[in-house]
Amino acid sequence: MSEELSAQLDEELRRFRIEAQAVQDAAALYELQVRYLGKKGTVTQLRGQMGKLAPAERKAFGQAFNATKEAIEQAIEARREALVLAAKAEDLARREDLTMATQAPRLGTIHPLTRTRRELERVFRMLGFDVVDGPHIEHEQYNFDDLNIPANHPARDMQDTFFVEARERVVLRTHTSPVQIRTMLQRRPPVRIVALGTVFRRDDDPTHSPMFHQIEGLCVDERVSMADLKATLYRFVGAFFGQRLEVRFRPSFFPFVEPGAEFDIQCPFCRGQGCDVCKRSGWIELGGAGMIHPAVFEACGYDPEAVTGWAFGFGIDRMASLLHGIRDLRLLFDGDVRFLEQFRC
Ligand code: FA5
Repeated sequence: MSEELSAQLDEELRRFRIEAQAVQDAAALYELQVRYLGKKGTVTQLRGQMGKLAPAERKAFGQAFNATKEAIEQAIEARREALVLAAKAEDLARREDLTMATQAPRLGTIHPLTRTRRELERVFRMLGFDVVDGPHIEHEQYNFDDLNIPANHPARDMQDTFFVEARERVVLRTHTSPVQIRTMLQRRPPVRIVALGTVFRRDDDPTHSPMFHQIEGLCVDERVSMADLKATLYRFVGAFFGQRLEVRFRPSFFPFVEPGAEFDIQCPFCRGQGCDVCKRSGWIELGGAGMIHPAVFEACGYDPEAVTGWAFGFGIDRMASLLHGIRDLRLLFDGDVRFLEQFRC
């Protein structure tokens, strides 16, 4: 009986060694260990037979069992080490081609409008103006009424408006001029500010977008005149376009200024000779300007007898397209990377 069991132990050990050689990873090795030495393992079960042996045979069998178990444990350890070494060797033998070209990251560019806006802010700060901000969603009161454009006034037709809430009289601002009102309600003269931002109108063609950008300028002080306005804009144009260009006013009507004017600059491309960009006129219109109307001062609590002031409002998108030769304004808002990538610094 004892010899038979000892032979079975030897056979288990022999089978184990063969199977262990075939194992290729730690998980399979663990599985094998459980199959032989686990609670219900084939070797463990042989120990259960000990009770059937004559007492005199038990000691010898016990020693044979322990020797087999130890041999299996050593074989497991040896195989584990061999697997670790093999994995290391495989790792070291791996060859990476470090010269292979990677895909270069695509660098973003500053949007031409952002660049134009920053340049405008820089120039006006240099000329002594504060840069202020106003909301896109505006009260009709500030967008129209306080700018001397009462309800039913025909001037409202010039700015086809998006109404947000008819009952509350809230609109998407149609121009940056309401920032004039907000500023005068908050500050006492002297005031010198520019406000740059997005405005909205129901327009849509190659030179008119439903969403566009304006820069508003406002200067209020004692004895401020139209001559100051012209001088300031002349300095601005020189600094912004980087060349001395003629400027001119043409009489025009905006209810919140009197007198009112359109402000033109000499075409920077042909210097007044006439070209495609200026439609052969030699001049390019930047926007409206004029002396603040007394009704606007009164709406803001300023004394029109004590102070005078001027304001202007220009399209930033027009200026950006002039600088970069962009013919269709809407390209600025399409977000087409092929278009935007052309405007690298
Ligand atoms: C105004 O918006 C007045 N608030 C300007 C002003 C301010 C006058 C202060 C007097 C004193 P106007 O509607 O003309 O004016 O617009 C000014 C400029 O905005 C235009 O000359 C043009 O450059 C630009 N603009 C107007 N509509 C659009 C549009 N749909 N898309 C792109 N640019 C536009």
